[in-house]
Amino acid sequence: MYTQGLDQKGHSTPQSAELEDAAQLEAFMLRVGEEEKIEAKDWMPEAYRRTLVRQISQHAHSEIIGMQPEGNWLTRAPSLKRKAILLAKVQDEAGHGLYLYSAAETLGVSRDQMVADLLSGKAKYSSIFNYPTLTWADIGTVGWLVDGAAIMNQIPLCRCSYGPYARAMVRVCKEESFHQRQGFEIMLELSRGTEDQKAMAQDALNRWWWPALMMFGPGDKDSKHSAQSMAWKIKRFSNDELRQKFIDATVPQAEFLGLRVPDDDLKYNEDTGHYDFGKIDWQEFHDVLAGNGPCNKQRMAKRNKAQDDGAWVREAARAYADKHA
Ligand code: BYC
Repeated sequence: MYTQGLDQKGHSTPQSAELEDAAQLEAFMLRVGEEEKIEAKDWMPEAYRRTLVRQISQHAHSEIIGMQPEGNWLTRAPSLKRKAILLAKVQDEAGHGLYLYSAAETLGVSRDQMVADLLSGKAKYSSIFNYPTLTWADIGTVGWLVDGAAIMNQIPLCRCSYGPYARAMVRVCKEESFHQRQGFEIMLELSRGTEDQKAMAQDALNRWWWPALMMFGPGDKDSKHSAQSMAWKIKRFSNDELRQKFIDATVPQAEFLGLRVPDDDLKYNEDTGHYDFGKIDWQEFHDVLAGNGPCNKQRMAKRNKAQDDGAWVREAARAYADKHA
């Protein structure tokens, strides 16, 4: 933690270090409680820093790996207009990855290290990107559901206690909102099209619905990080709260499209004002996280190949920088 290492005073004894840490921790929690932003050079507990590095880098990796399932349709988009829109969206995802790697770097971890952790399989990325995009309707569904779930999760992150992450999320969310709208618009066109197009839209919804619900992470009782992350105001809502908000917002959209959500237990509950829904297959979620989803190996192989193919660019950039140093 380079920046903080520089800022901290030397500790003479372990006891005085402990006392100083307790005072610093109290001041830190006070600032968090008062909704003050924590900035890169401010004192922060080591566990807070590690949690942010884990979450922000996982988020950045998700953006970069997420380019693959969408990029799969760049050469096959049904019209020039659709191709231009999809190209812009995929480029936005690369931009999100870059803002997020930069935000994580302010915590003293290098981008090279984060990328190395992704490529070695040590760091996670979102489970959702281990599913294949089989038809054009999948591109609509990814925008509608995957970006929709991402927005639900990320709007509260604009109020995250760590300033650089919160500020990066403001821009990311603006762009994700456009992505969600373009996905919904593809679904609208397909669901109002021919019988084959409607069937294609329904098939995509059938395959993506449950994985989209898994994006919010394990249920609250199994979420090991939620309580602490909420106390630090990194997260503002629990995984289950966000999942419920997403379902409540999305089911009426499916109804508007004339599509059926693939859940026999889905039912509006008049008493709670929320939709009740069926059981999530957590075994599938854990299998995907363990590297055994439909596309994990393909995604990692492609990312590793892209890194190897780009080695000469990094080498040339380094040589250029050395020459001008
Ligand atoms: N996939 O205690 P928990 C996007 C891990 S897509 C993989 O609840 P936490 C985009 C979790 O990391 C979305 N891993 O943890 C959209 C933890 O693992 P470790 C990317 C998952 O951190 C369209 C363990 O399970 N967004 O942006 O409180 C196009 C226990 O979980 C998942 C973000 O990353 C999952 N779905 O909550 C392109 C948003 N769920 O490290 C791109 C920021 C859980 O302890 N991240 N895990 O072994 C977050 O909000 C939170 O990190 C999570 C998990 C909601 C993901």
